[in-house]
Amino acid sequence: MFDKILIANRGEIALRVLRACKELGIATVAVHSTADADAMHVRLADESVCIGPPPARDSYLNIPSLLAACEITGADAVHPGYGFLSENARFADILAEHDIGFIGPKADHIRLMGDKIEAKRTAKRLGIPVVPGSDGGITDEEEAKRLATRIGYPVLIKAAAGGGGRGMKVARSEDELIDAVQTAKREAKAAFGDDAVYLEKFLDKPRHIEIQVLGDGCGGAICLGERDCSLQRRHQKVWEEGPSPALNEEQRAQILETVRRAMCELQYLGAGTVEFLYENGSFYFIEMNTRIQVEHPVTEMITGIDLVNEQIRIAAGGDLPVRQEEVRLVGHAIECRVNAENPVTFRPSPGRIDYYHPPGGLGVRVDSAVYQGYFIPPNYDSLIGKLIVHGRTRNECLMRLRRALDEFVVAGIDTTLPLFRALVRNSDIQNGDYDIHWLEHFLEKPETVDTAG
Ligand code: MV4
Repeated sequence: MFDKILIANRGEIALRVLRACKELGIATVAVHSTADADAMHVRLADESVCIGPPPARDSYLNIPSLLAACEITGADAVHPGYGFLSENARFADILAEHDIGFIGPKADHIRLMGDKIEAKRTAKRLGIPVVPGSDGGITDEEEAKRLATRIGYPVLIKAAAGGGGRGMKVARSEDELIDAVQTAKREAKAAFGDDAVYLEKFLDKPRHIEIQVLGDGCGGAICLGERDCSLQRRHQKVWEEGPSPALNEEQRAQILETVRRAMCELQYLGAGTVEFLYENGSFYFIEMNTRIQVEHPVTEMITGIDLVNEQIRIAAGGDLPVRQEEVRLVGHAIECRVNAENPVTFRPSPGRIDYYHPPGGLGVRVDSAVYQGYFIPPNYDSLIGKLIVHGRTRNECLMRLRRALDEFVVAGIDTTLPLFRALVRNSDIQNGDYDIHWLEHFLEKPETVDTAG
């Protein structure tokens, strides 16, 4: 096992990793920018190192600074959290060259899944169903036309180096196709330095359903159920839940087994998520994330498995915690991402938290690194905490969530809590009747969110 872990992140996920380290008896090193000197993860770690000024590229993304921090403190492994360097294969390689453990997948798998064309090709080879589209990148315009006609319009042009919604262009007819391809290529070149694009059938009203996996790196893997992340705004997830209200036992068992076999064959190591679009009873692979995700607590609440603890144990050469037959999905969990943003305009709302009272009670979990008197710096993303609620049934979970949201007080800044108070009382949400476009339509309606609360 590792003796000392450096946590190359900030905010709630830095605290989340710190908690896992403490339980495992591993010493912790926090790193922070000058904007984060008063952050909770810095206070609670055994040691801390200032790694640079507020801009992330000069601190949390600064590989030489992080290596120096490892050297100074004698850390023998790094946990990257999510975002920042978590899916940077070069960072994983550099740590290996310095004999420092990277708590994450093999660098080759990070690289493979970072290229969305290669990821899709690999998924297909491993027997995972994919969205109909080009086999690899688009190189020839006439061929693109023939393909689009065959699969039917509308089609989407996606950047190989994109992902998470960046670099997508829709073409609704042949007239729009060539322009969409050229625009997508130009934008991909400018944004990612790589103009490779691919073509897919555009799915009209899918849900976004993702499968959590853990692999041992030697041909063993388990699937820990799914999360439904369809409720998004501008490709930012807002509400995640598991199990998905859209699946029955048979559909779930089938996709989980397909993914498990694929991850065994890939010899995947550590935690990962296989993302699908789900429409009319069929799954279509879109991407794989090779990191711990923001919404991982949903899975922890329904499986009882501590995913961050398992990431650490697996990276240190440990076995998977249970066999697939022993995985039991119990009850229902919902996560609300609480952002320091205006709940109507979504404008960021940094500043001082004058009063803070998180909810509690049975089945209620708050993952956050803020406290009363804390100043939210304007330099980073606006997530200030996650409210995760568990119940024996989805209905019990919703009742409990309604109560927990009413208890939650954050004063001094705007938060998205009023949005969740409106969502939890909405009949489509209560019925689980929503797709990836539902939230944006809901937000277009005037006065759906009561900001008085
Ligand atoms: C799609 C799609 C429809 N058809 N692919 C957006 C993020 C990226 N992970 C994939 N995305 C989409 N890919 C096909 N072939 C619609 C989306 C999409 C979306 C997906 C998941 C959650 C929210 C979304 C919002 C808009 C578009």
